[in-house]
Amino acid sequence: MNNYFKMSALAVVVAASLTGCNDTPVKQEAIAKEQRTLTSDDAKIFLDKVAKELVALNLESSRAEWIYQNFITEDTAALSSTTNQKATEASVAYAVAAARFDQIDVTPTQRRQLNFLKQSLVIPAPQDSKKSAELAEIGAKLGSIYGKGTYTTKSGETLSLGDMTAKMATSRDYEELLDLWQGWRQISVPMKELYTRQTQLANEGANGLGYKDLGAMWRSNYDMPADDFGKELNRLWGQVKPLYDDLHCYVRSELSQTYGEDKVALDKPIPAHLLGNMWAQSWGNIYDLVAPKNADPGYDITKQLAVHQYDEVKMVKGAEAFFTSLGFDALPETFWQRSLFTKPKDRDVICHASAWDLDAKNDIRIKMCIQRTGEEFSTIHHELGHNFYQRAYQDQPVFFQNSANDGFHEAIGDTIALSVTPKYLKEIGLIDSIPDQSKDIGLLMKMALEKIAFIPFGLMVDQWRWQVFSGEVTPENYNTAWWELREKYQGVAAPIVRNANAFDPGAKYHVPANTPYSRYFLAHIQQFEFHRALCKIAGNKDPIHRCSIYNSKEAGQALNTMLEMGSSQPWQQAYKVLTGNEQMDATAILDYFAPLHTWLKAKNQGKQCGF
Ligand code: X8Z
Ligand code: ZN
Repeated sequence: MNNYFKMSALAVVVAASLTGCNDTPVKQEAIAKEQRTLTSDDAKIFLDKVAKELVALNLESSRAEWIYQNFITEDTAALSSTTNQKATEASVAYAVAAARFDQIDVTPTQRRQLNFLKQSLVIPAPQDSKKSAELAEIGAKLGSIYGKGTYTTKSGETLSLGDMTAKMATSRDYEELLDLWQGWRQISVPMKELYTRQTQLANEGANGLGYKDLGAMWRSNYDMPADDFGKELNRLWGQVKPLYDDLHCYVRSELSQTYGEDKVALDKPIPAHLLGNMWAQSWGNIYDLVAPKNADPGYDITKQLAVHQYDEVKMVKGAEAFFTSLGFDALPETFWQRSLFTKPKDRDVICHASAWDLDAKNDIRIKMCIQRTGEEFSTIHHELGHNFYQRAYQDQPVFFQNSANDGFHEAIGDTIALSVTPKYLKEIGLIDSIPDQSKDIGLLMKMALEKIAFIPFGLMVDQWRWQVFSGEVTPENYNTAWWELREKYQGVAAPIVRNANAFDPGAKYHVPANTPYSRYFLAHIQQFEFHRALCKIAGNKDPIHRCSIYNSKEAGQALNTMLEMGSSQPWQQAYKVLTGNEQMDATAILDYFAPLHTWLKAKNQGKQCGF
């Protein structure tokens, strides 16, 4: 979070003098002449100046955003939107100014820094202050609608998303689940018009920076031709799909036994409200319904947290202790003073978990409405992964204070959470005994429900957005296209006919928040490669799903070497430092789950699979 370049008012003025918009022919001539005479030294002056201004602007806009997200009111939304507008305008001006060095001979490092300035805006505004103000207001409105969303159930209870999430994790009542599922999707109906306009404006902004649409701009951030990025995702998905298909087939048939074939047909997509999660994006919460017989590992982290009286702070301390066991410094005192760990009772906040780095030094925080569950314990590791990464690259120039690609940022905490194995849990006293090998299919099943189930969801969100941004999908078809992709990739379907005004994508945080989503798909592939590499360095002899790198200073050192590079090199170089490979590959995740895959194939024999 919050790694994107935001710039100061001063910067707007400086950059505006360098921009070429609305120029007369005479002025264009002058610019062309100037371009011919620009040198690498000019690039240095420009980049030094921008770097200084960026630090100040990042701090200012992060503070405004932090206050807004921790205290949503009309006023904080207005302040956040003004600051965002200023930052976006400055970023656009910098991007245009950076493009003036396109034909100039600069050093490779300068070229990389200039490219980041040109590409890294997630939501570029048109170069028209009325429109940039409108875009910023829309952003704040969408965020507020999501953050304030509640639903009053058929039985008269008013619930937040957190309440609904908790109920959906444990309820096995078809009708109750349906009520919650459709209820949350009522909050996003008013988003559709705003989203439509936001798409128009952001596309106009992307066009102004030379991209054919916003999707093309997003795809340009991966140190490969933008057109190849989509193909790369498809290649990786092709590797994982056979395993997903077998998991889907097995889960569907077990759900069909629980809910009846009339509710879960064996030849159709799975109704999306039955998978233990509001978006059917990870399925770990229905483990009890699909658990392999005689292979139960015999513990449930949620229960163990309660038995051992873990409150929210103790959960975060527990996750921090893993990182310090690897040799990372403890979190600063201000982290504990300034983070938000529990949902306040008296005000609206954005509860979706996030990690922040306010000053690019030590002011790191998380913001999360923690629930005392095993799932949230993993999410805490995820968030701290962001914070430890941010601290590791703080000595890089501001342009490189980011992950190698955005998947890396999402993968680090998850990589650590893969080491939360029975052996580790016993070592920290959360469980009393380590289940023996005969329980491995149970352990792997639980992990597959979380990780393998997620992968097609991680892919389809941006497939949808790319189609929306390119105009291939128009507003009348937003929702239909969403469900087509949900069926195609995940094999899940809306459990009831959707109204013409429904805007179901808006019920997923990252759509109104405008956070690209391919990063999570990448992270799910990468984290298994990182885990495998770190386990090797730690001298692990156990099967990979039982490996924990806890306490391994060697593994910590290797991880840190990659993290401290930030985005200073193409991501392939950072990847190579840890894994030895320059290409992402799904074999690590496939190897990890190989015993489960064999088991699933046997279970699925004679079953009708596919959707
Ligand atoms: O949004 C997140 C993190 C914050 S970066 C909690 N995740 C995605 C989601 O919740 O949809 C982590 C996994 C996928
Ligand atoms: Zn994250």
